[in-house]
Amino acid sequence: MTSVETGASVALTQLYLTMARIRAFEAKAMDLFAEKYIRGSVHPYTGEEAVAVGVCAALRPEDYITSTHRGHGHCIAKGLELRPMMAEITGRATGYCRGRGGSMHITAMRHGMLGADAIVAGSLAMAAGAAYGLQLQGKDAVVVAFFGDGGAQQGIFHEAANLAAVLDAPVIFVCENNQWAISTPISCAIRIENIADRAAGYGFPGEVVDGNDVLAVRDVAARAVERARRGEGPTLIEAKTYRITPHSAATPTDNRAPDELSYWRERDPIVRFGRELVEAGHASPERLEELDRQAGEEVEDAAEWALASPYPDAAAAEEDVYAPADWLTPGRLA
Ligand SMILES: Cc1ncc(C[n+]2csc(CCOP(=O)(O)OP(=O)(O)O)c2C)c(N)n1
Ligand SMILES: [Mg+2]
Repeated sequence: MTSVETGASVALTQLYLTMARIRAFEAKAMDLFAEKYIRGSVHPYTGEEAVAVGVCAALRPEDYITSTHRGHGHCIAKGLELRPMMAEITGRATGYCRGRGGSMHITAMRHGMLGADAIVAGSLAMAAGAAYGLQLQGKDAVVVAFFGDGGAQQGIFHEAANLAAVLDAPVIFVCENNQWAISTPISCAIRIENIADRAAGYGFPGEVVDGNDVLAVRDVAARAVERARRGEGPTLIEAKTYRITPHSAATPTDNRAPDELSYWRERDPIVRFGRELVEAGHASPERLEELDRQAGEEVEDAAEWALASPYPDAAAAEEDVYAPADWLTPGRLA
């Protein structure tokens, strides 16, 4: 089928391109880790791209997100640029946090990225607080808090969910249920089938969605975002998905069954969305190849730019550690 580049096609192929960017970024990050350009670790988002991209497609630039140790995909979906992201994870002065944050702590206020957090579920409390702050300021912006199935067992999830409920805070809790927390399968961690069911215990809606279907994720997120903007409070979205790479670069051992892995590889969200785009006449296979190539080139450019950037000056190590006395100046975070 030939493709027609209508407005709808362009918007849909953009979703594809963003997913392809995330996929290429993670592959490059893993290479850079192996080459010792990255210290600490890298937790690839590979296989889960449809969640971040679908959710962020329902957001406005002035909305906020919080993220986790597996956060590169959330950042890219929210519109952060690849060059300063790559610089941040390679510890360069040109990174979003001047090289102080690294892979697990990227923050970019100007893009509405409030911060990733290596403390599992830690950012849920930040998100609830930020959402309440927006409400107090009379804004109709919302906050999305991404977290994992493992994070759903942390006490702070329950505290943040309950507090957000009683405050009607405009927050959307997005649980990325990839069915594993490092080497712990979800069957050993939870006795209920759907984490989304827990929302009933706090008095707000919970929805399960196929996390490998970018348009289904976008639609469920759009409903939750509208509800939050209307002042009706939180929603818990559980996106069922799977990471098709090991837990992290520093934890390459993978105890998952090969059959399970191949089952999910066959349900790769990018391949699947590409197939749907072609079938619906929104893009040709050649156009998708072009987008894959573009994503790869952008990532290569970002890596080259990052590696040519200087490391932070050791003498400036204490800068940004202590807040200056005027840190509450109105408008400072604008
Ligand atoms: C409070 C806390 N406990 C333990 C860890 C170690 N840890 C890092 S990632 C992880 C698993 C998280 O699983 P999940 O929330 O499902 O996210 P996923 O890695 O699957 O994306 C654990 C236990 C941590 N970082 N923080
Ligand atoms: Mg998990």
